[in-house]
Amino acid sequence: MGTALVYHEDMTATRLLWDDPECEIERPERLTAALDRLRKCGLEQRCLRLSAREASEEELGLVHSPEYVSLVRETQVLGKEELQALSGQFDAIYFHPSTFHCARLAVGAALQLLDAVLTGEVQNGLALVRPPGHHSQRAAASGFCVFNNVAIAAAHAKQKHGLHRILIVDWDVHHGQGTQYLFEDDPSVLYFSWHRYEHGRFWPFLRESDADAVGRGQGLGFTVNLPWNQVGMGNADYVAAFLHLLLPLAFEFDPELVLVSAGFDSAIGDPEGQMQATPECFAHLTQLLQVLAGGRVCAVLEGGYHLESLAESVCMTVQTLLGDPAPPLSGPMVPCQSALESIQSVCAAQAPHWKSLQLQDVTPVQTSPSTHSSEGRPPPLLPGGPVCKTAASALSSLFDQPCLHPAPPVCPAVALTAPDITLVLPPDVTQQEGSALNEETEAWAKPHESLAQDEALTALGKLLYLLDGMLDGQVSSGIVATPPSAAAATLDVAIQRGLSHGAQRLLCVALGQLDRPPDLVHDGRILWLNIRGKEAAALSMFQVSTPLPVLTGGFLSCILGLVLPLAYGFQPELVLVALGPAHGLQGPHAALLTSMLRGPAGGRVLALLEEDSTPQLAGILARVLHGEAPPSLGPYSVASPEDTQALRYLRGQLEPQWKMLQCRPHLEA
Ligand code: X5A
Ligand code: ZN
Repeated sequence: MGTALVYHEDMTATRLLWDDPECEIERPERLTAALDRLRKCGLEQRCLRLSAREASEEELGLVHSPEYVSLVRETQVLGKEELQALSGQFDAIYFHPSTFHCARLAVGAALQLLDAVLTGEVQNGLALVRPPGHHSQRAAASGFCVFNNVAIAAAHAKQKHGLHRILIVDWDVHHGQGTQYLFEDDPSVLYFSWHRYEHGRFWPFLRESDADAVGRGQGLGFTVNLPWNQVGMGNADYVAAFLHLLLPLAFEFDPELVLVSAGFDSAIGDPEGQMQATPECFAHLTQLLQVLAGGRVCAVLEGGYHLESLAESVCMTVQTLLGDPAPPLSGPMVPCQSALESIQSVCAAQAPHWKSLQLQDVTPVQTSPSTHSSEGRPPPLLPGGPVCKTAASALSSLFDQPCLHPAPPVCPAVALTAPDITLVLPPDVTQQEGSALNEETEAWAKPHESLAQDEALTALGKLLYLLDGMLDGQVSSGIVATPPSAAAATLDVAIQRGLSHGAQRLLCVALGQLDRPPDLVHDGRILWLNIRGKEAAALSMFQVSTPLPVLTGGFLSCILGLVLPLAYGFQPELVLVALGPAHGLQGPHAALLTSMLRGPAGGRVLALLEEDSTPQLAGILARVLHGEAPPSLGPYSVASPEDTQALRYLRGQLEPQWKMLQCRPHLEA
C-alpha cells in the first residue's frame, strides 16, 4: 500500500535572525539533515513523495482563533526589530518573515499526509516539517511552534473524514501542552504524551503535565501524561511504557487513525532531552503502533535537535513504516525504577477510566520471597532452583555475544506451502529446493516416528531449507505447514537445527498441544512459552506455560503483559511460532501475535502451522510477516477473572528474572 513522505524545501526558510540561546537549536539543517539521510539510505526513493501545500486559513481556523491567525499573517511584513519584539511576547518563540508561509506548509503537509492515508492512497507516512506544532495553542505560539500541525490534522480527520476515534501519540521529549489543551474535553481524541518533567522543573514547567492531568468533562481519561522524572530514559523504559501503558489503552480505545507527534529530541544525544533511547527504538515504537488502526499511522515531525541522532531516528521510523523489520535493540532490557514509578503513577491515575488498566495491581511489589508463594499456588521453583541460577547467569553472558546476523535490509516473507498465497522467494532459495537437502532431511527426521511419512518429510525439508535461509540472513521470515501429526516433531527438529547452526537465543511460542521436547537443553538458549488450555506455570525462567485466554482483552494482556516483555527481555535471534493441534486461535489473534513477535527478533519469525489450517490463516500470516498491518480484533472485551489471575501469577513468578514484565516499582523488603 505504500508510505508517503511529505516535504517542501520552502520549510527550510524560517530561521532565527538574532541571538537567542534557547531558540537557536531549531534551525533549517534539521530538515536537510533528515532528508539527506533518507536519500543516502535509499528510503526516500521507496516512498511516495508528496510536495507540501499551504493550509488554508479555514483549515488553520479548525483549532486557532482568527485573531491569532491574523497576528501571524501580519508578521510577514515586519522588520527584524518588530519580529524580535513580538517573539518576546511568547515563550521560546522566534518569528521570521517566512514564518507564516512555512507554518502553513507544515500544516498543509500534515493534512496531505492525512488525506493520502484516509483515502487509501497510502498505508502510512511521515511529514517532515518546520516549524513544529505541539506546543501551539488556540491563540498562542510556544516552544518553536506556530500552528498546531497534528491538532489541525486531528480536527480535519473528524470534520472532513467523519472519524470518531483518533489516537495522538506524542513521543517528543517535551509535553505537547498545546495539543492537550485543544482536546482535553474531547473523548474522540486520545492524547498520549511522555515528556521530561523532573517533578515540574523542566520546560514548560506546568503542573498540568503531570500524571494526574487526565482530561476533563466528557474527555476524562482521554488525556494521558507520562512524566519522566529523571533524564537518561532508554530503550527498555520506552518499550515498557508502550507495552504496559499506551498499548493496553490504545487497544481498548480502538482508534481509526494514529497520529504521531514525532519529536526525536527524546533520542540519545539530544541536548534538550538528555535521554538514552537509541534510534532503533523509534523503529520499535513505530512497529508497535502499526498494529493499531489497521496500520493507518501518520507521523509528523516535532522536535529533534541533534542532527545525527535526528536523521538516524527519522530513517528508523520511515524504514519501519515501509514494513521493514526493526533492528534489534541494544543495551540491557531493564526499565529503571524511576520509569516504573512514573508508569505506575499513570496507571493509578488512569485506572478509573480504563478497563484494560484495572487488570494491573496498583500496589508496588514487595521483593520479600514470601509474597511469591501467595494465591494458594504451589511454591515456585524459580527463585532458588539450581537450574535457573546457572541458566540466568548463562543468559547474561550470552547477551555479550554479538547477534548471529545483522537484520537484513529488506525482508521477504516466505510462504512455502499453501498454493494460494503469493510466494516471495529469492531466486537462489527456490532453485535448490529439494535437491541436496534430501539426505540431510532424512537424517534429521530419523529419530522421529511421526516424520517417517512422505508428506511430513517434505514439510520438514522445506522447513530446514527456510530455517537455513533465515539463519544465514538470506530471508527474514517464513511460514511452513506440517501435517498435524508431525507438528511437535517438526518443531523439535527446527529447534535442534537452530541450535546446531549456532543460535544463542531461540524463542519458541507454542500454541495448543505441543510439549517442550523432553531432551532439550536447559542452558538458557531456548525460551519455551506454551500457550494452551492448561494451568499457568513457570517451571523455570525459560519454561513457561499459560492458558489461552478466551476473550480479546485477556489475549491482549497475555501478549502485551507476558509474551512481548519476555521476548523483549530475551532478545531472541529467531522466533518460532507454532500453531499446534487444538491451538484455538482466531485468525486476527494469530496475526497480531505473529506480527508483534517480529519486533524483538529483528523480523526473524518462522511460523509453523498445520496443513489443514485455512488458506486464509496462512495468507494473513504471510502478509503480517511481510510487514502488513494485522486485521483489527474488533471491539474490546475485558479479560476474564481467570485469565487475569493466571497472568498475575506468572508475572509474580517471573518478574524477578524478566525485568521487562515489571510495570510497578519494587519496594525493598
Ligand atoms: C517542538 C519542541 C521545544 C521547546 C523548548 C524550549 N520544542 N526550551 O521540541
Ligand atoms: Zn520537543
